[in-house]
This record gives sequence, C-alpha cells and structure tokens, in this order.
Amino acid sequence: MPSILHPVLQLTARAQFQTSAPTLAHCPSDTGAEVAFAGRSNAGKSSCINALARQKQLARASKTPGRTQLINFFTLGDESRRLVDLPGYGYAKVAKDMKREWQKHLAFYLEGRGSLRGLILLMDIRHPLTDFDQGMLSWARTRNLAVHCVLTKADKLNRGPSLNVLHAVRRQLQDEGFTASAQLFSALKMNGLEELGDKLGEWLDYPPPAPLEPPAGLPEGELPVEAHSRLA
Ligand SMILES: Nc1nc2c(ncn2[C@@H]2O[C@H](COP(=O)(O)OP(=O)(O)OP(=O)(O)O)[C@@H](O)[C@H]2O)c(=O)[nH]1
Ligand SMILES: [Mg+2]
Repeated sequence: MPSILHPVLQLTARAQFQTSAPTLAHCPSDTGAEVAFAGRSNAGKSSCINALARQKQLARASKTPGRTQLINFFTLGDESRRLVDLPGYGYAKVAKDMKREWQKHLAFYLEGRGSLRGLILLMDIRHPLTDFDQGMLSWARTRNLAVHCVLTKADKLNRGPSLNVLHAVRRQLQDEGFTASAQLFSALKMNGLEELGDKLGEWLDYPPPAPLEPPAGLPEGELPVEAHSRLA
C-alpha cells in the first residue's frame, strides 16, 4: 500500500466529480491546471482515477467498453487543479457516426484546452503501443504536450514479464523519438500510485513551492544592504 503521506496522493484523495462535458464548449473554465487520462476503451482510465481518488465509483469503471462517452472533470481540493477522464478511443462496436462525433470533440478538447498540462496515456500491459496509442503520441508531440505512459493491469502478468514489457515500451518510445516516460500500474493491487503521483505533482505544480523565507534576523520585506547595492 502506498504511503498516505505522499502529498499528491493526499490531494487526489480529495477528488470530487465536477461536471461531464459533451463538447469543449461545455467544459469548465479553462484556468488553473489539469491532467487528462486518455487511452483505448477498456484500458483502465476510470479505474486509475478511482484508485487515485481512493473511491470505488467516482469515475465509472465498467466491464462494457465504451462506457465513458463524455469528458469528465474531477476537481482536486479546489477548482484550480483537475483530473480529466476522456472517452476511450478505438472501441469497434460503437456506431461509426457516434465514434466520429467523439473523436471530433476529443480533438477539440486536446487542441483547445489551455489549462491542459499533460496527458496520461493508459495502455493495457498486454496490448501496449497500439496504432491508436502511437497516433496519440505523435499528435501530442506536434502540440508539444507532455505524455506519461501508464501500463495498466500489471497484475495480469508476473513481475519479470511486466518489467520486460516496461523496458520494451521505453525502448520503443526512445527509438521512435518520443520523450514520453512510462511506468507499471495496477488499480487492482494499488501499485504504481506513488510514481504516478510524482508525475501529476510535476504537472499540477503540487505541492506549491514554499514561499522564500527572509534571512534570519531580518524584518520581512527588507533586503540586506549588500543586496540593495547589487540590485542598484
Ligand atoms: N485486473 C485488473 N483489471 C483492471 C484494472 N484496471 C481496470 N481493470 C478492469 O478493466 C475494465 C475496464 O476498466 P475501466 O477503468 O472502465 O476502463 P476505461 O479505460 O475507463 O474504459 P472506457 O471508459 O470504456 O474507455 C474493468 O472491468 C476494470 O475492472 C487493473 O489494474 N487490474
Ligand atoms: Mg472509463
């Protein structure tokens, strides 16, 4: 079990559902910072958010792929930091028209959202780096958007084979010129939360940097004489 002391995991444990948006126009105010969870349908996006939130049913997790069809926002503490559960892509059984609609709104969101700091790209460890995932990586690279790959359902493989997949994914990312990082994750076993928490903290600027302490013995707001002369 990860240490509850991890500051970002304390923050994500305060996750609350904010709103579901069918289009970019319905999204909450584009301020602060947010991290979006993307990936193929059934990859484990909602389960990952639930694990971070330590709640079973915050984001809907389902055995029926294609359940999350809206852009779902979750606030962390206040509205200035958010996690976003994106609709899964690549689910074959969804009607073509509907698929095209989602893809259009997904593209608008990814292109138009100023507060988007990074993309968590979730991939089932048994099917990593599909064509869809590679398309997403290429697309993120053109937009200069940071990506962190999370290999989900790592509990489905033993430790050795899991690590082999992780190393192979990292190698392939590097060979193809992607700067994305990668990690193992299991929502079932709650493994990989701290590593993911580190990445979220980096992107969400959390915990915020401590304010600079004035040097001991000086009244607040005053610089030592030498500093004044250096600034002059
Ligand atoms: N064994 C195992 N199963 C998992 C894990 N994470 C998710 N699952 C299962 O995988 C299925 C899909 O999980 P979701 O979290 O709903 O996947 P999703 O990516 O949100 O799917 P969409 O909303 O359809 O795009 C569910 O049956 C989950 O219980 C995990 O870490 N281990
Ligand atoms: Mg989902």
